[in-house]
Amino acid sequence: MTSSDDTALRPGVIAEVAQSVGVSYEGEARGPARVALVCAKFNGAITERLLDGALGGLKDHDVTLDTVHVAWVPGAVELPLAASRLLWTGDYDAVIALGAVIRGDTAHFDFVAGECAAGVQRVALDTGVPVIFGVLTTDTVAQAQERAGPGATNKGYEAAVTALEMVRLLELLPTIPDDQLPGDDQSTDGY
Ligand code: INI
Repeated sequence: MTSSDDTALRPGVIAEVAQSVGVSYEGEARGPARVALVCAKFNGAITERLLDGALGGLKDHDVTLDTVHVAWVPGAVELPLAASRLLWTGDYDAVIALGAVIRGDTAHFDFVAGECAAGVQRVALDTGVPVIFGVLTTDTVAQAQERAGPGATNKGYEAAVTALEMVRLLELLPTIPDDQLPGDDQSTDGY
């Protein structure tokens, strides 16, 4: 979901800031990129439309669809594990997780939505590769349908644009030498 008109970043702010600070990093949402999508089958009439939106977003931003890989999982809870398996191969620049958790139909909404969101974020931080949260968490089916409609406001489309922007941003940001990655024994030398 993008910001509302009231809270959106003012046009020109990023260029202004770039002129007054030492370095400013911003990724442009453009392919090429090696992208995988993981898509939940639960509430599949909604997630199918999110997938359509995501593929449209990738195509509109110069990603050739025959380079895109898709993995289906039973439900939103399974999205993080599938994303993790894909990313540890080293074959992808980003994963987009697509799902729909609808409160009206889900007594344990908070657990399903919360575990999915926390898992997606954990995989991104553990792998250092963007895992984009294209999961709808809505009160009603109607709200989910609205956010999975045609065009650029489709949450899947937005997730695709976000994935590409993050891929390009991470190419610009400083890299961490292998021997200083968290968890490497040598990084604690001297402590
Ligand atoms: N999975 C969803 O993707 N959306 C839901 O709304 C949902 N509900 O309603 O429970 C849901 N449940 C299944 C869950 O994601 C797991 O597949 C299941 O718990 C097995 O781990």
